[in-house]
Amino acid sequence: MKSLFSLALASLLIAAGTASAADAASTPVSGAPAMKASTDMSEGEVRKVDMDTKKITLRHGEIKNLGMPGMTMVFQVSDPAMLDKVKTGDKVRFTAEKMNGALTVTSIEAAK
Ligand SMILES: [Cu+2]
Repeated sequence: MKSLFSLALASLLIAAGTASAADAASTPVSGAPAMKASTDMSEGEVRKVDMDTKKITLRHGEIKNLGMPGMTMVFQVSDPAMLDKVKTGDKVRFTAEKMNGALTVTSIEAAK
């Protein structure tokens, strides 16, 4: 009897745990899934780093959050310090967003 009760209790706990996990995943209040979608990393290669104008030229693959196909283009950077982390020829992963009407790299890292 005791073990049967324990089993029933365990089943209840598992069911409760599963239900709350599903609730959390489908709760629209959490902004996490949307945030993640807008900051998907894109692949690219550095063609030019311009410290003077704080711009970087990237040959990039598709940028899903901007609906942009692959091309080579100049980006602003949200933080000039990012330009110290990469150099011409580096394969990189980056995120880009439209800020104040300008396409801006908001994060960048060397691809592994
Ligand atoms: Cu582009």
